[in-house]
Amino acid sequence: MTQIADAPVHAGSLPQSRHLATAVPGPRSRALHAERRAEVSDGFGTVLPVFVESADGGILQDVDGNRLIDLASGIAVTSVGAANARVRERVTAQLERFTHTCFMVTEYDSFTQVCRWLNEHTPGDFEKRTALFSTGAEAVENAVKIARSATGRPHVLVFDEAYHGRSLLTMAMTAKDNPYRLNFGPLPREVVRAASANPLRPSVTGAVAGAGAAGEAGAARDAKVAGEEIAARALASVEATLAEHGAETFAAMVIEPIQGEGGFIVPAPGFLAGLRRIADEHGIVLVIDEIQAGMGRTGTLFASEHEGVAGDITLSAKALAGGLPLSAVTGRAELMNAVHAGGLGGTYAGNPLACEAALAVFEEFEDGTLLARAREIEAIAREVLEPLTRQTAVVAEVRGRGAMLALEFAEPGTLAPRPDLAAAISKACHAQGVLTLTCGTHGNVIRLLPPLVIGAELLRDGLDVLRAAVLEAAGADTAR
Ligand code: PLZ
Repeated sequence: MTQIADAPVHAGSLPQSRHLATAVPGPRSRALHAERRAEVSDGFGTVLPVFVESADGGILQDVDGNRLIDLASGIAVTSVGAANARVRERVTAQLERFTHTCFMVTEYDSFTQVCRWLNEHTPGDFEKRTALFSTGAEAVENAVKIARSATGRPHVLVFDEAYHGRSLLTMAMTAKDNPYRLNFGPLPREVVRAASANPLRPSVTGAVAGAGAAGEAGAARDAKVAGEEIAARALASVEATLAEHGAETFAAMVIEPIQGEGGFIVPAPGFLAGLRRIADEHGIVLVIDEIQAGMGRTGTLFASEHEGVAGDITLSAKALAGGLPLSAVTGRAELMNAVHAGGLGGTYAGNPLACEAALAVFEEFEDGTLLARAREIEAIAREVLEPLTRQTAVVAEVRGRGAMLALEFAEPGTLAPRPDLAAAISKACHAQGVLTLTCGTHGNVIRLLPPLVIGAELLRDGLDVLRAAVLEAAGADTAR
């Protein structure tokens, strides 16, 4: 039986219950949003135009007094909670000492200690070094710089459904055009895309149609065989893509261990290990982008651990510093040190407040409780959501690992994506005070990223709202 305490790990003063004081968004949020529209670039979208006043555990409290259940964690960032006591204490103490020196000008030890922890804890039994930056996109770009510097090669291999950022290089590495790349070109030609191994939609890789879909009723073995075949075909296609451009021209291949923005796609078993083999064969640096899936989200510190694969370089950001901007590139010492002195850096890279926050996050992960919670969140969510694949025709799959879970909506049989359903269901959840996010190359996936400190009762309340919204939308859909 799944047991997680009802209270968050560090309950503050914010009641851990859903509460609707007004419609969502309420009048104050609506007024603030109107003001925002007059001041902020329209280029910034908003999932839910609600203005937050405070947040803690699994709750976001808005300016109208509504308490929303947070199934987003600010896109996988506030895993330890948005008002974590250890983070607050360390950051406050640092704030009283100094806010900034620029690590390239004068040093502070917390930077080294963050690097030391990452060197010890990222997968890979080899000597490592780490470099710190501020955003995920910066970590990705620096990994490419390091790989180019170490190999002297130009090309970067990325995959279908990938997301690596919005900066000029990383948006080219990201697969989805709208909104990330639209009108922002030209894109650098050195970024080359290969097939990924999406078990639900192997058509992307040109493999066995329909395999792996909601495998049940004794189909487990078939699904396993089909999964291996999907991986094998995707890997063959990766080899062909490399050969087309000359495998010896690739500095790096960059892959998410679970594709995040692309739809919470857990790659077919063997795909990551296959990429590891291919990278070794051709002297290509394997960069594992753990920015969304890492730092405990999937029930292990790094998601690549589930596959027993270690990147030559592993990227961390998001949950690394409990909400403060910090990202990291951790890799083989000989790669990380191949860069000329002064070649890496940035004014705010590894800011001292963010480093202290990361050290607090590491302390939170020390006793294994949060990793266990991620696994318990998965058990509870699967218990509530998996029956939907039988009760409705449009839930194609419940998938993910740990507290990184998703529902994909599609037409039965054809698997034609249903982004309309994902959007309508998400909207219904928002109106009920449950913050869900969508994702997916086709926008037809609802993803769940609760803070790891969410209480069990609160989580169940949020999941029940989601379940009811799915059943209602599916029912209305059948009655069409
Ligand atoms: N790599 C795997 O998930 C960020 C993007 C939200 P930054 N994902 C959320 C949005 O719409 O901008 C992400 C990621 C993976 C890289 C990044 C980029 O991290 O900190 O947003 O730059």
